[in-house]
Amino acid sequence: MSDSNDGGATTSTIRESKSSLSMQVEEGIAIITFDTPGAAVNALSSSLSTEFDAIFARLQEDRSIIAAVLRSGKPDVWIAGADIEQLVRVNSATEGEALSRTGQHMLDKLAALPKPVVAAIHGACLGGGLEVALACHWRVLSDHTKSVCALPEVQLGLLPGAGGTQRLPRLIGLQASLDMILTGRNIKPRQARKLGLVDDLVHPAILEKVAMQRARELAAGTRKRVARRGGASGLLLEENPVGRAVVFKQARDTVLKKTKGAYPAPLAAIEVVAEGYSHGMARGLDAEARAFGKLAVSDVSRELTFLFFATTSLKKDSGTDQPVDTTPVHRLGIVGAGFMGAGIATVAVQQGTQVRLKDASLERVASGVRAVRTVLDERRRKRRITPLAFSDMLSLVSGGTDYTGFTRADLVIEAVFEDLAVKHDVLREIEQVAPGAIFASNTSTIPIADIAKASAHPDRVVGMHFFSPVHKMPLLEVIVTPQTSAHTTATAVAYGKRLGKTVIVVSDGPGFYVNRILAPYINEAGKLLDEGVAMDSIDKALVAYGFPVGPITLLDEVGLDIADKSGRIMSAAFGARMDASDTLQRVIETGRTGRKGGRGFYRYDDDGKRDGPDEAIYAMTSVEGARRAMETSAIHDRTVLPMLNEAVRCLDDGVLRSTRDGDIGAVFGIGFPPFRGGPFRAIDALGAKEVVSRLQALDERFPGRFTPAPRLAEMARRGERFYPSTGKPL
Ligand code: 3H9
Repeated sequence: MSDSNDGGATTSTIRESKSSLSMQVEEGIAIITFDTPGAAVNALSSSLSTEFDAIFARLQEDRSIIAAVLRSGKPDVWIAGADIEQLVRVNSATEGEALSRTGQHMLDKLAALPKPVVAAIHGACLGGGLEVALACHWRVLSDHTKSVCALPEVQLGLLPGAGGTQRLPRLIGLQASLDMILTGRNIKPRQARKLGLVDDLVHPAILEKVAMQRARELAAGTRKRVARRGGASGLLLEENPVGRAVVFKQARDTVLKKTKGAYPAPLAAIEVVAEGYSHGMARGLDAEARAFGKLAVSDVSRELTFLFFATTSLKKDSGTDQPVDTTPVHRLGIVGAGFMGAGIATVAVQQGTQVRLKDASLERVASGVRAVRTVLDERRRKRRITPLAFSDMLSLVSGGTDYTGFTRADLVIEAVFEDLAVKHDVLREIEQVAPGAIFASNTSTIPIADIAKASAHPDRVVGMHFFSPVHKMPLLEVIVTPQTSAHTTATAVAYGKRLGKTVIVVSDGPGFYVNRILAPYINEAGKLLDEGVAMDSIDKALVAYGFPVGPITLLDEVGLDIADKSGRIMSAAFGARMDASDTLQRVIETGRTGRKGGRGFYRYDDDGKRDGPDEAIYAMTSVEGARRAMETSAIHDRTVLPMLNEAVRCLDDGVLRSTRDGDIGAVFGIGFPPFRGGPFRAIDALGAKEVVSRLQALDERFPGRFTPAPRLAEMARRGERFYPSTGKPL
């Protein structure tokens, strides 16, 4: 390392050109800056421990240094955790364990330094980054929307591996730390202060000043570390072994209920935290490293890490091949103030877009505005937004029964009834009143090219398929026709991202992507019903596969009338493999509409609570008598394999641009189990050969419904995969 002196008697700097850490001494305080050159974020790699060692040695040896402050040189990220690129290269549990032990040793050294180190945190302080902060002797956090603390390791199928499972409970108590470790959720500045995760919360402008002041006070002994703030009742419960056992049991039960045992990381984290409570920090750290090693090479972690990289790469994807300007959307017109229209308005006003709603009657407009208000109000009550932000956002939405306020709209989204003629009328009207606007349809079934036929500017017509409820569902499917211009596509994608959505761009076609792969899955579930398989056993089997709800429940939730409408379009387009089941047809003919109408496949009480399967449905199947039992794995093959096969067909047909989009679309759009990574990842896990042989066997029994997609058959012959089997999974 090279030492340089800026000439001032009290300041000196050390830095190597490629190093991530630099140090400057000001009046006895070492200011350590973490800023990895050329990287978007600061991440912890094993090579960094050598750099930290050099800094620690200097801190100890230099008698002019009395304390240190650790800061980040990146604008909005303090430390984003361990380097995930390095983690995906881990090839064995032993290697993963060693990585964890390296991190632990580095932070043990930091914690044991005789001179106090104060973390001056601004921006994302995540995973290993928060573990660094926990090993510091004092934490000052900037009170800023970009500042967020979390241990998101479980979301990658991991657990905190650099001492976090031990230091966090010792700082903020058992219950609060289990909540953070098991959910990975983001903790905002005020809550971080309340939990005792940080010691000071300050305006960003004085962050470093306060951190230096604290460093001086700690060194002088005029400020002592304060005891943890676990809360009296929390402490009482946690201090005795019986109380702790209760907390651990509750945590285990909650995790199992939520994950059905499919995710090993949170369960392992509970064991590791418990080990530290029962046998002390050293044993806890040992358990942490061993568990980290095992998890780092687990299939679940590989899939969740894939999803992280896939989502990150989509953030940078403009949706077009060539660089193109986009129109920033300041004013949005929405035609149709129903559930979807109001949902889109809700997310739009939260991003500062001025929204004008139009519907046929003032009552409908008012009900749309009320729906916006309800969601915003809930956010206000939960303190996600301030009362001021609430009224600002609400003031952005207005509406009427004519096109007043549409003239200067940058984008108009139609969310009217699924009827081509109605959509054509709306499109023609919009092109009259808002000639400069991009026109997006939120249809879930009608091909965009059919809608664009009424347009004088088909280059400005695009599909924006939001999922319901819009404020909760993370996916947006942008649908382009051969005529849609790159500018239109890029604008729709950019605006979707601004609304906080993960956006995939797909080519036009019946069902687009998400509904197209859903159709054969739902229909096969219906065919199982035709054969007399009990409906709740079908649902249970698919929940066991990892879907949030089973297909029969999904039909009830979506609405049988809506499912019927899209089912007809799909069957007309794709024939046998999309033909709806007879039972489904019969149930629909009875006029049942699902949960919203109080009658579907399941029974509902007056409050809409589900009572159980409606036995009357079985009389509508083609089978007499008792419900047939079927192996869970057989139910999986019958329903999931056609979904996987259809995803490959979408790739073959050019509906999908990439397997990445297909996997993300399925996970974020229909809740395909994240621990399986998506349909293409699931095919890789089984092997194309195995998938094809199972499909062929089924196709012999049910001709035309399970014929393997040509690409899949070819891959099976050649022994190919969609993704490389090792390394960064994209
Ligand atoms: C861990 O910490 C384990 C430890 O407990 C134990 C260790 C022994 N590593 O998302 P963005 C890259 S596990 C490597 O677009 P944003 C990202 O890939 C880790 N790279 O920006 C992208 O690269 P590129 C726990 C990372 O502003 C670029 O940075 N930590 C990492 O929207 C920009 O990313 C996490 O799970 C990383 N850790 O969001 C945090 N983080 O430009 C994961 C980011 O080449 N990260 N990159 O495509 C995040 O949540 C977000 O990236 C963050 C920034 C909020 C930080």
